[in-house]
Amino acid sequence: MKTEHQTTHPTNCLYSPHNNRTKLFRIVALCGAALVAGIVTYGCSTNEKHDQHATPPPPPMTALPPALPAPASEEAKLAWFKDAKFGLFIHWGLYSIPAGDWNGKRVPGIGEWIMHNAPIPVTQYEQLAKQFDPEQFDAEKWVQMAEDSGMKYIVITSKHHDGFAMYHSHVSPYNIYDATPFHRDPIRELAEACARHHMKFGFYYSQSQDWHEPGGMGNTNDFGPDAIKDTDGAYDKYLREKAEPQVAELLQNYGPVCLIWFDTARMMNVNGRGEAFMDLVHKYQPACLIDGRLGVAGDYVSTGDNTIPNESQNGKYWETPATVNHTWGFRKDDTDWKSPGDIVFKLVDIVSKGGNYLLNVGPTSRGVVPQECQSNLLSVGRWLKSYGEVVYGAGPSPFGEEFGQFVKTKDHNGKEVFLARNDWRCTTKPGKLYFTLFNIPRDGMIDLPDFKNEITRAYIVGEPQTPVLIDRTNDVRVAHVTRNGPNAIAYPICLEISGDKVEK
Ligand code: H79
Repeated sequence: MKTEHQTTHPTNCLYSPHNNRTKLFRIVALCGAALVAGIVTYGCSTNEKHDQHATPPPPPMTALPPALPAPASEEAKLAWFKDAKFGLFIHWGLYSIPAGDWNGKRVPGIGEWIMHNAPIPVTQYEQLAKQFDPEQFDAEKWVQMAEDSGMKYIVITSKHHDGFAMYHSHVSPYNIYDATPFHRDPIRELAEACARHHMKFGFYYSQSQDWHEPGGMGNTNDFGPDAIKDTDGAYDKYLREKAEPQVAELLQNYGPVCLIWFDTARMMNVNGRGEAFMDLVHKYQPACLIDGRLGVAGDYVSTGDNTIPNESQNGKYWETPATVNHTWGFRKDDTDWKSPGDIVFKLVDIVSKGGNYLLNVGPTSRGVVPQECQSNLLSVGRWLKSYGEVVYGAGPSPFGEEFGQFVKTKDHNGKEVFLARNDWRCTTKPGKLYFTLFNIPRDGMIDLPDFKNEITRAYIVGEPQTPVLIDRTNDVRVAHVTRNGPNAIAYPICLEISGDKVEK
């Protein structure tokens, strides 16, 4: 029996939710695959060699821990997030195959938008699934990379705007397990690796845009104007039959979910659409955070993509999602990786303004994070290994003048331009001020901002035995450091002060 949904779908479209014929085929194929896997793994008593190019079997499934219990308060719910500061964002999907090119032409824009930007009709785009076989994917390596880079949580695209689920969904066969030769669930493998590493794990899920479904937002080429879908019931049908059940799957089958990262909310603020997602999260994973882009209030504020606020934010906690080059999904023409120094600056800058840094990588269609990008992240990780105390669990700057100031120059909106200063940033813990220095003058003299507390001790972070001389010139306290300190990236000093609160 055809569902209403299928009748509105293009007739030659391969995958649609709840397609019973596909389901039956899947079961048969699955049994076959299981039999073959059984033979390959256990059935061979001789040392016969099998096809050496065959995809290695997935690691055996291990049990995942249950969801975490409801925290006592909103503050308690956010506690891990506030301490973590630095997370790994992963954008991985079918778009990593064209990697920025379509029909031999370079398609400008962010890589994961290629279907929209080229544009590629849904019937062509979904064919990519047949080629998706990331044989080098190794969940353990990705989680190890995040850990070695000093990241404390991982958020991966479970479904981006293209509508393709990167996990084994039972809601729609348009997913990596059923529709590709890879026939594995990388999100499950990542969830297991994260559990082994005590790494927090969460999902990006594009709730509004879904370019594969007639009722999803954003695919006006194949499915007409969004405004019509919004009012004729198609959007609500998509939300009820795909988006909500998929989010429920992710919340039920992948162990503890630290956060859900919704994105590009469209028409979420009506008919209880946003609240329906919120209710699912609260029902299945009461400790799971909701980002700031669901369309109804989440647990923290998400800034614009690649946007770091000029100054500390009052009130809600926040996070900047950012690219490590200029795209989220892999593009073969973008190798302009941010340097380790730039990443450390941005991280300390963000922490000093009271936020988190969610830094993205886009793995290739073979399942690999480009080497140069990894190597930069690992340099950041080495810096954090020595100086992480200035970042993890640290509070924002009690000052503010170090961020820069608005100047008289006006931008095209008539707004005053903010002239940033990047010489130093300050982060805090009770009784301690950490000054991370990014620009040390030749004389090594750093003017401290004005505050009254006595400085009881000053030293290079991690080396309390190496004192930093503090004296006073013209009533300004000055720290004396050597240029090009122990680590060229950034030089953090710790000032222990009397009292927990900075007195100005
Ligand atoms: O997942 C990443 C992006 O794909 C997603 N948010 C981050 C985390 C995102 N969705 N929408 N946007 C970002 C804004 C997109 C704007 C643009 Fe375009 C897409 C500019 C160029 C391509 C749409 C199409 C607007 C102009 C052309």
